[in-house]
Amino acid sequence: MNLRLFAAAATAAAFVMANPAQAALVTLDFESDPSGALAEGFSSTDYAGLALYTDLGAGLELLNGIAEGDGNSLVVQNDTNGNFLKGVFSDGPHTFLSMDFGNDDPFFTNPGDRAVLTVFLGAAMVGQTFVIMNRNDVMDQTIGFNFGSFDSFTLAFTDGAGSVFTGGGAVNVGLIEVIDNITFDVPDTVVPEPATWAMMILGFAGTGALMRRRRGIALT
Ligand SMILES: [Ca+2]
Ligand SMILES: [Ca+2]
Ligand SMILES: [Ca+2]
Ligand SMILES: [Ca+2]
Repeated sequence: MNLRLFAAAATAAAFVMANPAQAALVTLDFESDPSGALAEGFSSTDYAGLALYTDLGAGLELLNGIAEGDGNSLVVQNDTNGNFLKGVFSDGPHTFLSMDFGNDDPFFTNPGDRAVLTVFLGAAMVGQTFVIMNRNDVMDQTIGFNFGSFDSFTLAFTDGAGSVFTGGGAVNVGLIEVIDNITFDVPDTVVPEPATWAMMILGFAGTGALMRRRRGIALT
């Protein structure tokens, strides 16, 4: 092994030590899906392992070009019930989840109203986080967390006490969730072990050295 190859291997080892195995993240932006009403259990063409539902069993839509969204965005109708989004993963547990939310409409909210993200493993609730809406009717806030293992989630707009809007008042009669850019870890991502990385780097470096020799280029 010449000095250059040794340096490459040492660099690879340092990289692996500084970056422990980390699952890749995927983001569903729904730009490849046709807009319009969606059936319960809808999956984006970008990712088959996540099925989307509403709590009330109707009202899921993909709307394009609304000011409260980002291109094609998920919408959970409507304004007069306590409906909210549910997501169910069929590809095993995940540990990270985030999404953007909009339609935090100042005319249909009170100060302190929240977006609430709850995660479940089977039937057990295993985590929850919330973000207080900035109430500008623009999709400019993100809610997310590194949870323990979970395989389903709900995202709901709620009042300041965390209760879903269920109707009956002049405000908070119900608020349509607009959601986009759902991001999560891909559990099946195969991250090479450090030893594999080192062998790959050595393999690439070796190929380079061979090609340089064949071309008669001197190694320095
Ligand atoms: Ca989008
Ligand atoms: Ca709602
Ligand atoms: Ca609005
Ligand atoms: Ca906002």
